[in-house]
Amino acid sequence: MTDRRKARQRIEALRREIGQHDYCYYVLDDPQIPDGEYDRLLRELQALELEFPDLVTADSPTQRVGAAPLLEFAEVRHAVPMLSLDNAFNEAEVRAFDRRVRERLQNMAQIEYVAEPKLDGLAISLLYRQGVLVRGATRGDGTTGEEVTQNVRTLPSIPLRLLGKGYPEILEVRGEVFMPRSGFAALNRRAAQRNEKTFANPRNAAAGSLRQLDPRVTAERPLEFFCYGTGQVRDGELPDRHSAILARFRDWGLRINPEIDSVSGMDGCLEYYRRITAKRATLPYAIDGVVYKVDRLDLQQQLGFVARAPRWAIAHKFPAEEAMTVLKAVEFQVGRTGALTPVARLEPVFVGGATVSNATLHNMDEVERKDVRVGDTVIVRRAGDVIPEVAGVVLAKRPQHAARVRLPHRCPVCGSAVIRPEGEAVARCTGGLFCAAQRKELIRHFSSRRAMDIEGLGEKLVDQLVDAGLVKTPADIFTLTAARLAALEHMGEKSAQKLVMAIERARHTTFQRFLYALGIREVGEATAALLAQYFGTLEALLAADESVLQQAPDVGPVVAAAIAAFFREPHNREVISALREAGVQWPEQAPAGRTGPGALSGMTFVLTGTLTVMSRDEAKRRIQALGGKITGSVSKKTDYLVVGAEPGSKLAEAQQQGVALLDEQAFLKLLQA
Ligand code: I6G
Repeated sequence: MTDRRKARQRIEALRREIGQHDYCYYVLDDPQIPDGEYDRLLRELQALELEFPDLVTADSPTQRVGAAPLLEFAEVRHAVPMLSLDNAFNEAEVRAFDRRVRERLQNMAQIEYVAEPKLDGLAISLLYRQGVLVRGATRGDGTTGEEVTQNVRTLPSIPLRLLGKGYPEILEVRGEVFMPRSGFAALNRRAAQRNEKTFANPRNAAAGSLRQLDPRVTAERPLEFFCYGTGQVRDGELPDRHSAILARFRDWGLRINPEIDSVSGMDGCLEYYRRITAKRATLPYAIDGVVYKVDRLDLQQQLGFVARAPRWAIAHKFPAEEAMTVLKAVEFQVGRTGALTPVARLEPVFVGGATVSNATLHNMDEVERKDVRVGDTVIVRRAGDVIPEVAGVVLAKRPQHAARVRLPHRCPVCGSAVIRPEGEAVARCTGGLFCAAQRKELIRHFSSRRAMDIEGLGEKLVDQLVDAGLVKTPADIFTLTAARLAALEHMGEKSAQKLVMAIERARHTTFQRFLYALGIREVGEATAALLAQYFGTLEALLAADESVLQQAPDVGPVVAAAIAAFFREPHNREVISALREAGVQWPEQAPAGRTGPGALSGMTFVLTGTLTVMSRDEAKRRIQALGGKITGSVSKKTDYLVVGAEPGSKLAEAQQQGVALLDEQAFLKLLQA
């Protein structure tokens, strides 16, 4: 036998042996050899692979770390959305869940559930093709996550290759990456010694560690993994019960939480909850509740989903933890949409596993309802990964000079006027086009495809431009030069040229797009179109007060107040002037007043689902009568998708392409306007 053949055989034997020991150690929690012996096997494999580099494969246990750092994470679209779970915060809510489940299943007497601890980590998808790990991804928004393959490969409890046989060709495994308490404490201790930032809790530590561009950093973090479900499955069969799937996963070398149990009915669930509650403090990882899932997959399928959560599962959360501390000050944070949130600055206090020095007061209604004053002793509540909140005041401890909290008249970030519309809890900064807190969000919206349509000015670039101080308001976009853009990191000369051309094209727009692009609250695409039609020119719109605005179709008092407040703010008017001076222009049109024939001219509609008030033919006829166009499929040119009952696949296509949706009500309004 040649040396090479011998080496190949030995390499394969070593990989099998190491895989088996990983399985015993991580999955069965029953190591068969001392650590030193395991290291010896790994070193022997490394030495052979060094001698025969062409025999190295990606699923070799030597290949966990070593990939080069990334510049950014790629996006991953989940073939099956990664949903979240509905929460129940007490026994009554869990009983109501079980009742709903049984009612939907023809009043089935007792449901078999699988109960599992809910770890305080982050959800991960692992894709195995022919048993080899080919992709790891975060949940992201449930539809699109980040590709973190290089990082998940560094977790020793995630197999690079499945053991045994019988797994589907494509198997997506989902579960939780988490940091055990001991690892978390050690990591924070080391960070503190080096004067580095510490993590507030194990969840943040796990998320921060997995979202590292350099996999060598992830590899040094004590991360672990338990799987709890499946995503896409192709070319292969899985058992017909959740419990049996988990058992199969375990046979294939995937790690399952040993606390998982099958239980019967509500009594079984609640008994499990009590059992885990009693054990919680001794578990080696943080949990924030338990999850109950209907075991039979055929029943899961019958139950289906509502919004973004399955009807067949619920998270039974532990009660929030509370502590007392002193409120030192209240500051106002301005969010990306201009909402002002009162934030309590607290004497630091340990609650729910983390030190808390800031907590939300939600809004001024809440501040007033709870009568929170600076100097008060307050109760801080923290539940799992939710932002801590001030739950109430200990009135008996109120000092004499406790000061009332006042909403500022001016935005603490940009100095624009703050308004709190009648009857609304949320106060807002009116400096939309100018306020630094709203800058990134606004510029993203301004340049988006359905607004000014500046191709190439994506999310990351907006971040870069704003962070570098090159773009403060949308008007600054039109001052960018290819040379200035090319000086940015990750921006080549060609891309810079292309972007400058896209900006040039965007100078020629329509009044309706421009209005929509301004990001005025309450002014979506449909309202922008109606305003453009009605007023015809920007000057006429700027001159309109609230009562004139309300004469426009579809503009009620709330919308009129939002538009008036926006244009009243001098900062916004300055930015609009700067945009006009920069050459942003559109074909002038005569004000239509009340719309008539031609009101929908230039607009393209697609219909999906069943309309209840009129037939499809009637809808088509009316759109065409107003000058609009109907097409059969969603494309870049579609302005609106009209969505009736039980819509088809066009809905998903439209959502994917960012096409504006009109439900039947909104569609009728548009026709009537
Ligand atoms: O976020 C989750 C945590 C734990 C889950 C979950 C889970 O099971 C133990 N299960 C499902 C089905 C989902 N999220 C969507």
